Amino acid sequence: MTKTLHHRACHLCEAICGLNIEVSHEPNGHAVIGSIKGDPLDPFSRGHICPKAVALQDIQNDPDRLRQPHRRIGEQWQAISWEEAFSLAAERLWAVQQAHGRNAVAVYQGNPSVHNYGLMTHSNYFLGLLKTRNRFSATSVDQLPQHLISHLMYGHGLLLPIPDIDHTQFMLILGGNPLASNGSIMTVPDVEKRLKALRARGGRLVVVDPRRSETANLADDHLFIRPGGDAALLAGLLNTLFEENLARGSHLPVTGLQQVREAIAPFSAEAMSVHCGIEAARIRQLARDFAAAQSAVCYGRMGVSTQAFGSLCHWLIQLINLVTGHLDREGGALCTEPAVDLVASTSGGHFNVWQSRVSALPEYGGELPVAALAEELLTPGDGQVRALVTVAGNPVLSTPNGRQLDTALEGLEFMLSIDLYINETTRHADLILPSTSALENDHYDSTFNLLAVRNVTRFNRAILAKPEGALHDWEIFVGLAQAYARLAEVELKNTWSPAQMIDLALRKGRYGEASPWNLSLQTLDQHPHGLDLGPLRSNLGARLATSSKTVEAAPQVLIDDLQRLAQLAPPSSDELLLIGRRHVRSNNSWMHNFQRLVKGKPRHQLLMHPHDLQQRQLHDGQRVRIRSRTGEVEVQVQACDDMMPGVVSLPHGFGHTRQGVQMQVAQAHAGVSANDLTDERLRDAVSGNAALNGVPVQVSAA
Ligand SMILES: Nc1nc2c(c(=O)[nH]1)N[C@H]1C(S)=C(S)[C@@H](COP(=O)(O)OP(=O)(O)OC[C@H]3O[C@@H](n4cnc5c(=O)[nH]c(N)nc54)[C@H](O)[C@@H]3O)O[C@H]1N2
Ligand SMILES: Nc1nc2c(c(=O)[nH]1)N[C@H]1C(S)=C(S)[C@@H](COP(=O)(O)OP(=O)(O)OC[C@H]3O[C@@H](n4cnc5c(=O)[nH]c(N)nc54)[C@H](O)[C@@H]3O)O[C@H]1N2
Ligand code: SF4
Ligand SMILES: [Mo]
Repeated sequence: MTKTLHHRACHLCEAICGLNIEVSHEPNGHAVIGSIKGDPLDPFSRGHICPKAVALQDIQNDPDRLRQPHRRIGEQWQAISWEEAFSLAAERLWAVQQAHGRNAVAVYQGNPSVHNYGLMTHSNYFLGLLKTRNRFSATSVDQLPQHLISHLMYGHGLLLPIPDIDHTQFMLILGGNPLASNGSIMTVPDVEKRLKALRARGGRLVVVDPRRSETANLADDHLFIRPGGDAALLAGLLNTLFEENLARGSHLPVTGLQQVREAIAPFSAEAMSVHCGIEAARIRQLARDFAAAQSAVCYGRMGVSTQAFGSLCHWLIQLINLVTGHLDREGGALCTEPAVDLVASTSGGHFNVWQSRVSALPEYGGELPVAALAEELLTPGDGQVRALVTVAGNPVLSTPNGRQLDTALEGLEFMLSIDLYINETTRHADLILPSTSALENDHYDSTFNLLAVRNVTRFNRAILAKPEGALHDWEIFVGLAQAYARLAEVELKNTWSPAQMIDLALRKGRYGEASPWNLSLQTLDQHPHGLDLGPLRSNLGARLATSSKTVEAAPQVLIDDLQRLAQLAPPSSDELLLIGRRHVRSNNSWMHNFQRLVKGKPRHQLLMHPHDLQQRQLHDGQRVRIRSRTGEVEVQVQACDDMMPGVVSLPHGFGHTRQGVQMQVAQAHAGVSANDLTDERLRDAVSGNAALNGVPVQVSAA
């Protein structure tokens, strides 16, 4: 038996940690994964690893993972050839479109679509041919407001300022828990070490969260906030900055600031206090401290994106960084300069050019908010969706009112899923096309290098050979595109492999042939631990892509949305608000099938403050019923002092008991789905992003 050591970036979450993976080669040629450890020579992750990476071997070996195309016949699944599968998919989708129009086929792309580079480079090769306006993705249960705000203020949805965590002296985090999530829209392997370093150099960390999260536990200050109250807090902060003359202006060209100043004038800390549950004096002091810091950055994530004021929150966050002079400054928020730059190679985006059929929700960048997916399936009439393609997604567990979607999927004429498992969503498919696993793929991270707290780059070859008869995601898209193009009689452009595309992008990019770095795949092959290209730098001024070439501080839709905040009724005191949470051993809905990640105590209970339990005569450990407008679930409750009174927390991605799911370990650790309680009608009014946090619920004994 021989052993080989491979260096490889993990792309299960956004942190892109370097791994050292040992592979044993048996005499019969069979390769077995040995150890998986953090790579101390990766200059970015410096040896960091989390338990999920070790489970890469479990994904590899999982008997439940599909390895060939499966067609459903009644309740049975039958393995078929790729040839048959591509023909079947193309024929059925084309037939639906012939009978009912292009938009009768909808598409949903899930989270791994931006983690797996073959999905990044080739999804549209096929999906673009469908020419449907019913495109949906996990973006609209996640970070849609952040893209929209960058599009409106900076002219490009991917010009996302990233916290300069390694150099800041003051970090204000709202609605993010990087200690569990490992960072998001802030690619930051080893975040705990970096946050501790921030404090060790005399910097300050403040966390605003309705739960005293793992990150809050590390902070100098933690402020409980009423779920959904962040826009009020942020408006109060911005108002204080203006009112107390703490704003210092920016080196960037800015238009609309006077309009912002006038619009924010009524939103004093005193007026906003009741909506966020934070005293006015604390809001004012926070504004003063933030403005006085040598460098500072305000950062908001999931908790502030997926709420009723998601866009307003992210606009106010950008404005706070801007007016204190911390936008595009070292130690503040900076845009990356990646080796493969999607900002340079894609358009700036468009917004509200068309709307969804039933509820008239706005498109962004060609996608509609997924909160509208079920109604597009269920509402009869011209343009009704009759077929669906899901790619690396599980919307039954991940989108609001998942039960409604679950039922709606039963009525489809045809459903195609490109996925590794028969899960809560794909069990409804007529055809599932599974790709190779992560370790059988080569990988370049064009997404998360764009969001990283340093400019970094790395390319890694596949560790395991592609099994005979298996196809990579990108090859599946090519096969589907060819079969569909034949029927639709459209000419298909030739395509390259993802590696060839990345090679060209590297060579033509800012560190390419014309630079001393001379990056190409060939040079990256010589640096298997990755390369550090330097710290983030000021660059936004030259990259602004708005028509005015300035930071547009006062987009009209956001100035208008302030009225919604002004008209907010004071909160009622006796309702409970539901929020989510993440755990480091979990990854959305699809990593519960690995014993090493789910073993030990269950992690999917409802967390509730002891006072709230007492008030309802409930006790720790009891089974409770949670009810919302859309549904009810029964789950165990756990008393938790870390919860803000009036707020309860349930993680999403569980609920694996549904009939027909074929994920044995997950089924044995089923839990319930938080999205059986969330409400597709609760949305950010500007973007249509789902408001998954701050859902009113009642809790009683089961
Ligand atoms: N209540 C609540 N809901 C939430 C959230 C929350 O915080 N609270 N979070 C939201 C967020 S941020 C997100 S991103 C979404 C995620 O929502 P989704 O993207 O819909 O769901 P995932 O659970 O990430 O499912 C990923 C799917 O991809 C498959 N897969 C994994 N790797 C590959 C691959 O390489 N190729 C292919 N073809 N398939 C693959 C898996 O089998 C799985 O079916 O959930 C959202 N929903
Ligand atoms: N271990 C693990 N890591 C992951 C994932 C995973 O499922 N598991 N998912 C990945 C994905 S797809 C994403 S998008 C990222 C997300 O990464 P993060 O944005 O860091 O997401 P969460 O860990 O859910 O943290 C959200 C925090 O917001 C708080 N919160 C809820 N409502 C509100 C509110 O109204 N206001 C405020 N201020 N806070 C609120 C919650 O209590 C929680 O602590 O994580 C990624 N990494
Ligand atoms: S934090 Fe864990 S899952 Fe995320 S990239 Fe690093 S090892 Fe992989
Ligand atoms: Mo996400």
